[in-house]
Amino acid sequence: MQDRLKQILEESKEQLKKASSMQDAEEVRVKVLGKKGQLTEILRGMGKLSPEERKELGQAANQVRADVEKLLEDTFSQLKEKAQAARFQAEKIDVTEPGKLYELGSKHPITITIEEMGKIFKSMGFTLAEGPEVETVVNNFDALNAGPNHPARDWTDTFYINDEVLLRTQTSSVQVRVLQSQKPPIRVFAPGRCFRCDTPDATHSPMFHQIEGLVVDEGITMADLKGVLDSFAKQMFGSETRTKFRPHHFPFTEPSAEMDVSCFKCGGKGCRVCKGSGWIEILGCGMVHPNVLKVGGIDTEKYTGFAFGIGVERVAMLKYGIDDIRLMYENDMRFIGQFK
Ligand code: 2NL
Repeated sequence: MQDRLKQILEESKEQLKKASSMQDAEEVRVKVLGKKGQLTEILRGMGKLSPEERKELGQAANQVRADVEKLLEDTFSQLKEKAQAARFQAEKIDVTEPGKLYELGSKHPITITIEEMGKIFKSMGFTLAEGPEVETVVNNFDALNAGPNHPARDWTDTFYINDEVLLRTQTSSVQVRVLQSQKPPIRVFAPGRCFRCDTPDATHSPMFHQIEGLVVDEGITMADLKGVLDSFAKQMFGSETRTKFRPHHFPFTEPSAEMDVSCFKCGGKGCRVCKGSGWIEILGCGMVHPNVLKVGGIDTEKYTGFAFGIGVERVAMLKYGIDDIRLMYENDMRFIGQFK
């Protein structure tokens, strides 16, 4: 029996020396100290021995158990240290290495242009107004004095969701909401995305951007309209810029006009940008039609107003010399990353 105990201890030593994982060590523990382990069997069989033999063997067996336990403990802690060292090695990072260079994005020319125009209108006391791109037919057309027979309402020109809902064709619907929710004095600008059924070409896109402005107060006249828009043109295109207003027609304004600015490229002499005329058409405007003011419950005897709409893409294209509107929606970084 004593020999068997020695053998168990030697074998345990041998196997634990070879153990390369916690699993290996655990197997040795089970084999020797487990419920059916070698040492357990020996202790269990001691009942048959005489008291003296039992005492002697018991002491020896307990000594072997203590030795094996100590061996196991050492092996486990060595393996744990080894595993930790391996993990540290694998996860080692060099904090002195240079960092990854993240490329900084740049603003889209449309964003830059909207921000620049918004800044000018803010400086003149306008506040930002926003509304949904999916609008009601009422807010987009009826409230803007574009009756049931107005040509823009045709389904071939407008993206309808159903009979009552559409993708807004201009940001005027935002100002309709303002007229209905605010009392004069009103001074807002509304930039945003608009949609019309157009086949894309160099100057048309079914999705485009507008900035519209609306002023309603007592005693507002065409002189206010001209003063604000002339000041805008000088801030946007340079202090030498002259403006000219040509009569036009819009259903939501009366009288209506289009504003041209003297060519910022040639100063009015005539060049490629202004197509030889010296003038560039920039926006549409007019005195808000009384029917539109009435939609907001505004007393048209007491209040008058003016409004205007500017195509953002057109201004951006002129400003940056972009000759095809489609370039702005293709997300080609070689193009998109050029604007500051
Ligand atoms: C254009 C013409 C225009 C307006 C938009 C407007 C809005 C309300 C009432 C009256 Cl709520 N008018 N907006 C007025 C005149 C012209 O846009 O050619 N835009 C690119």
